[in-house]
Amino acid sequence: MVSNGQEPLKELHARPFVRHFRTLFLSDVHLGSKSAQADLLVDFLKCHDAEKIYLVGDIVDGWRLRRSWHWPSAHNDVVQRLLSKARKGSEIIYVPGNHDEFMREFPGEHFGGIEVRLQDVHETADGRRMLIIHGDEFDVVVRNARIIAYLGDWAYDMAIAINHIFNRIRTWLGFPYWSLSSWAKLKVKNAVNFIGAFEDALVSEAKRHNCEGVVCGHIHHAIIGTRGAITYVNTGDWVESCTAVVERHDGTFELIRWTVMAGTEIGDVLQGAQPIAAE
Ligand SMILES: [Mn+2]
Repeated sequence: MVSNGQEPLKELHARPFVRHFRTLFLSDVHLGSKSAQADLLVDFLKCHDAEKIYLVGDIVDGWRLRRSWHWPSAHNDVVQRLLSKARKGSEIIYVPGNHDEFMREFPGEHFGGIEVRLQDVHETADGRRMLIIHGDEFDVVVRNARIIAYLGDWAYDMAIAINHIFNRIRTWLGFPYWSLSSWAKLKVKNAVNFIGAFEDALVSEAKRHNCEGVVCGHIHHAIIGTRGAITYVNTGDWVESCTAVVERHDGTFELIRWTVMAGTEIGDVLQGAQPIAAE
């Protein structure tokens, strides 16, 4: 069948085109909820590899699972893919969010080679210190951004403490987590202000940690940007936008959208790998 010394086409298709990166950042997968785009994420993970992988929160949706158990095989496949990457040598760090808050009880623990950290500082290849944090810690700060700016630093610290206590009490009473992003979506007019206030809060937090940047999730709004000297990276989500952020070997970031399966007519691997934003 092969006469020109080239590999048969079928085999080429069977072996996915894999891009290698220094670091891969994923968040807001919401496994356990019907809206999680697990098939696309499995496909993405087949085509992307990294030395280090950060799971930046809301990977599993504990709130949904508590209400009704929804765990199709594609959701298992995501977990298996990640565990297999850990076995093959990727360092995987799980920074929990509000929907997988149960993981916050296990800082420093390892699960199948995946380490839990409440937050982390990652150094890029070009020497930038990036704070890695989900971002829900700042919900109250964002909601009351104007008042807090007026009242100053102590109000900021207080708001973060209140945010924690407020959600602890809600958990204890069996209420779901109060969702800042859905609250903001209801108030469409304020959505832009809300995103800006969230970015401001995360950028200040990066400065407080003497970092040159921050990588977060939570608001399902993927972007790579700068605020003054601070790099702001939001990984987006795998519910609607199907986005991930990667750090290339030179330390620059790239935002990838993966909304079509590789190998399909429109979802050609190379097309799927086109970055939608980069530094
Ligand atoms: Mn969240």
